[in-house]
Amino acid sequence: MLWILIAALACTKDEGTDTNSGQDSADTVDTGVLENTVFMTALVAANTSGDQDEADQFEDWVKLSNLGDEPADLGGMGLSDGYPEEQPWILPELTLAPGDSVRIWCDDDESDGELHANFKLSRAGEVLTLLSADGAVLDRVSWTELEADEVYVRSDDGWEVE
Ligand SMILES: [Ca+2]
Ligand SMILES: [Ca+2]
Repeated sequence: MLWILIAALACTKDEGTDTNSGQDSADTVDTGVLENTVFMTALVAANTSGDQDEADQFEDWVKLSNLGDEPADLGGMGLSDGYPEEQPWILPELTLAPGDSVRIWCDDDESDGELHANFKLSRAGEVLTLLSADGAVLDRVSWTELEADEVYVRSDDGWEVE
């Protein structure tokens, strides 16, 4: 009797494993959604003596990085400092190789170049959201207070002042 029970359990377990792996692959095919690999990885909300933009101005910035293994197309993605994120600034056509980053200046100086968003960051706290071309939230970061020239960076444990 015991052997029958063990055999039955083993059989059930095997079937369960097979069923699960089948569902997993089916889910992947069904959704057809490519996993996002582009994230915000650093920002400065009160730049007073750091890097300067093309107009020789100390400006706020956020760095976007492709943390995946494949090239990522950023064109059409949105960045917003509003919450909820209405009327995001739209990124220009741009492809990031795996491991590469791009700096977006947050200076409300769109005439300075195509990588200049139409908003600034607030050192007193803000919510910054990265959106896909169809408006889905890809990444979000918030802070409550940053000192002058502090670089807020993404780490394995969350965001922290560098
Ligand atoms: Ca500027
Ligand atoms: Ca702002």
